[in-house]
This record gives sequence, structure tokens and C-alpha cells, in this order.
Amino acid sequence: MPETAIPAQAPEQSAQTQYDVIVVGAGFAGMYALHKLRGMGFKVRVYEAGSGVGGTWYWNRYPGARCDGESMFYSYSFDDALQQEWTWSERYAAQPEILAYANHVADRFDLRRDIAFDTRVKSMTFEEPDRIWRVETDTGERIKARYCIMATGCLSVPNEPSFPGQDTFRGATYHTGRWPHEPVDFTGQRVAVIGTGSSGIQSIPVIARQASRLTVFQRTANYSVPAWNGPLEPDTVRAMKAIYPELRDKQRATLTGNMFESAGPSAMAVSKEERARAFEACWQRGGLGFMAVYGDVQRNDQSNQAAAEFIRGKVRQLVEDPVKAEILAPKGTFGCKRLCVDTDYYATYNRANVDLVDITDTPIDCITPDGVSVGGKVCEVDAIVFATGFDAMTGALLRIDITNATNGASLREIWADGPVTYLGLQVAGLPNLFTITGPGSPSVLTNMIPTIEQHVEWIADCLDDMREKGLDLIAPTQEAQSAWVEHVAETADHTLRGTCNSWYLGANVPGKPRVFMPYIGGMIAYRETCAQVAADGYTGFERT
Ligand code: NA7
Repeated sequence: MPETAIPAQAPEQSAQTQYDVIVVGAGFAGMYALHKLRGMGFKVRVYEAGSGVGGTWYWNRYPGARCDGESMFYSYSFDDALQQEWTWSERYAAQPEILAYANHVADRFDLRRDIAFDTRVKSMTFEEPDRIWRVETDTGERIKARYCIMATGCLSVPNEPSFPGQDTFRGATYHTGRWPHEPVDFTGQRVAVIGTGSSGIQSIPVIARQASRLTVFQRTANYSVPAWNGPLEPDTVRAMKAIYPELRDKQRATLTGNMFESAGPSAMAVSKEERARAFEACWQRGGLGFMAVYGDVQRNDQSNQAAAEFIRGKVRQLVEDPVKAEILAPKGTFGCKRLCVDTDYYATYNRANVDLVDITDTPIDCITPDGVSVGGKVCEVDAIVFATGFDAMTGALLRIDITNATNGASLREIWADGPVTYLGLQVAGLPNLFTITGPGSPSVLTNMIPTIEQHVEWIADCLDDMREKGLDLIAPTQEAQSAWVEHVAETADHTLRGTCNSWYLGANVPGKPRVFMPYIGGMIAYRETCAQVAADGYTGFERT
């Protein structure tokens, strides 16, 4: 089948349009899915709610927004010419640079002609007799497709808290995940930041430098390690590019798609002094690698506590006011919530214009016209920044009305008690629907771009194989799905990850079922399983 250019169509003209594949979302997953499948001769159309490509990096424009994966490895590897021609300027790229990269990819591979921007998919209905998904958008477009690929992102729906009185606030409000496109200048303003996850921890030091007064409302102290971000030296980049394909192979063979250095299998197998040296060396290297400082920090309580205590010690050294330091010193299991990577976060609390309010035991009671009220005391501010996170992993999928008209199954019902999938790729009862980095896949526990590439390539191979064999319906069996769901849960139970209220568990969104959503078995095991399933003739899937 030749590659087909699809002109932009008015809704009424497109009523009968049928595609081989509809992709929802034009972030890194959707862009690669389009490029890959179009190149294989499939007729593909992408729908994107934003006005541009980039997904997460299109929406998260808050001050200080930066990737905490290293740029040289948080980028596509599928095309060597692309990785050779693009040059990252810093160890950790800032949001504008990542967005520029996404736009460069879109231009380079001429992706935009097959993307409908400013268009949100509202509903998707599968009609089994015709083996067709009927898709409806908020612009009134109605389209048909054999397959749908959900590239809707894991952190794309903001968790918008609804504090009593929120609407009465007279000043400006912002959510980090929906930051305005125009620059926001806090100079001379009194600003409140609510939330101290990655978004809060990245934005607080930047806002503190602008605002006349910054008040941070912290419900849980998070573990944060320094990024030690800085420019990438041209010689380093040249040397890495000279062996980029080799480095990418190494990256794919890691547990998480990150090139972390580990000091050994167990923190408890070495002396206290040796452990302290290893922790310090890891702190000095900076970044998420602290999660892998010893192989057992996520599984062994004592090892975990040793890592936790080391970081608490650092917080006490870095924060001059002992009262603030105690509030900021994280208390729970290290790495249970996502580890944060910062630039000057703890030192920011040494500034005279920065206050910290501990809302662990006394939560925010309301927002008044003048500010944020805690325990009846109002902190008057001109602007409030909600850094309150996302309805992660399932949020974007459940906001679309996804149903199978033939068997009456709907995603909302199937996932009522938490997400169930086979390999994080498909859901039983909803044929021909694929999720990229869906729940039940390593996704958010890994470097997202190599993970996305693996998913897209697996799906592309599967569709190609079906086309060759004259098949056009694929869904997992209930048995295969149940066994996978059980495996995902069991694997999580062997770690300390279920011991806190993290967004991995859905615990940050009131009423969300508490299920550990990503697969924690690691990227290598997961890749091997997916490859084996395909090699064995797509075991666990029914294809007709
Ligand atoms: P996170 O990590 O979910 O952090 C959200 C923060 O907001 C966290 O400190 C929450 O406290 C706090 N929060 C949420 N709701 C409230 C209410 N109602 N009151 C007070 N505080 C609240 O989101 P981020 O955007 O920072 O990061 C998401 C991911 O993006 C990150 O993990 C990286 O993968 C990149 P809590 O901890 O729940 O007590």
C-alpha cells in the first residue's frame, strides 16, 4: 500500500473517511507511531487536543520545567541521522528545548500533514461485525478506523484540587500541567505554591527568584537529589555521538532505560563507611541514579532506610533553619513516591522571601478571596500555583467514552476497580485498541522514550504480521489478561512501592482505585516477554 497524504477535511466531508489506524495524541508516542506506521504503508490519522506536537512538553511550561532523564538518552534512537544532527545543550534539557526537538522531529518527518490539532477525541465505539472503530471528536469529526492506538500520555490530565472557596480567589491561579503559553512574571508578587512533587520542586527555586514573597504549602516532604545540571561540552557530545548506536544498545539493555551506576547489589552487604562513600558519590553524580545506588534499596527495608537517612542528613545540612529542615526532611520509604531531581531546591528555603507551611496534619481549609487559609489563618497572596500533579496513567483514557457496541463492554466499566490489561498493550473485550505505555507496562518507571519506541515497534510488527496473514481483529484473552494483571501485582508486592500514597497507586486522586499501575519487573524482562509473545505467534492474543 503506498503512503497516502490525507488533506485536512471539514467534518462533513470526513464522515465516511476510513483509516487503517487512528492515533490519539501527538506527543513522543503518537509522533513515532505516525512516522512508523505511515512508513509501512498504513493510512494513519492523528488527533491531538493541543495546538502543537510534544504532549507533556507542550503542556508543562511552568518555570523550571526540565526533564530529569539525561538529554542524550531522553530522545529518539530509531533514526541515527536524527540523533546525529540534533545537539542537546544541557545534561538535562529544559522544556523549551525538548519542545523544539519535538517540533524538529515533526518537521523532519513531515508529520503535521497527518495530525489534526486542536481536536479532542470524545468517544470511540467498536463495531465487531464490521471490525471498525467509530471515532468522534469535539470538532464534530466522525471517522472510522480498523485500529486505534492510544498515545494519550501517562501524565496528561491535571489533578485539579477543589478547595472550598477556590473560585472566590481574586488573584491569578495556575496549574503547572496547564501553564499559559505567554510568559508569567511574578516580579513583585506574593505567590503560593501548593504541592512539592517534581513540578513544585522544579518551579519553586525559579519562582522564589522572581516573587517578592513565596509561600510553599507542603503536604508530604519528598526525596529530592541534585541534578548538577550544566552545559554539555561539545567534546563530550562528539565522543558520545561517535558511539551513539552502541550506547543505545546499552541503554536498551538496562532495567529502566537509564545509564545508572550501581555500587553493588546490597547496601547491607557493605560497611557503614563504604555505604556512606557510595551514597556520597551517587549524590555527587546527581540525578535519578540514586534509585539504583544499591540493587536492593527498593526491596530491603534496612537498605531503603539507610538511603533515606543519608538524604535526610543532606537536607539538614542544606537548610539553615532547623525548623524548616525538619519539615523538609522526607519521612517515608525512599523512592516510594517518584524521586525528584532539583536545582537549588533545598537552598531556596534559606532565602529571606521564602516561607514553608506544613499542611501534613492541618490541611488547607479553604481558599479565600485573599489567599490560602490553613487552620483559620489566611496567607495573603496575589497568585496561587497548583503543583498538584496528575490523574496519572488512566486519566486520559477514561475521559474518552470507549465502548464495544457489540458486547456492551466499556473501558470505564472494565477498569472500575483499577486498570487491567495484557502487557499494558491491550484490554480484553476491546479489540483492535492498543495503548502505548499503558498501565501494566513499565512506562513511568522507565525512561519514556525508549519505552515508547519498544511499544510502537511491537504494535507495528504485530499489525504488519496481521496484514500479511490477512487478519484484522486482535484482542487478548481474559485468561492471558488475568495472568498478566496478577504478575504485575505480585511483582509490585516484592518491592516497597506500595507503602505510600503515590500517584503510581492512584492514591493522589480522591476515589481512584488503589492499584499499582505500572509494571515494575524492568524493561529487559518486559521487552523479552513481548518479543517472546510475538515469536510464539502472539500467545495470549486471539487474532482472526
Ligand atoms: P506529584 O508528584 O503528584 O506531586 C503533587 C504534589 O501536590 C504532592 O506534593 C502532593 O502532596 C500535592 N498535593 C496534591 N493534592 C493536594 C492537595 N489537595 N492539598 C495539598 N497538596 C496536594 O505531581 P508533579 O506534577 O509534581 O509530578 C508528577 C510527575 O511528573 C513526577 O513524578 C515526574 O514523573 C514528572 P502528596 O504527596 O500527595 O501528599
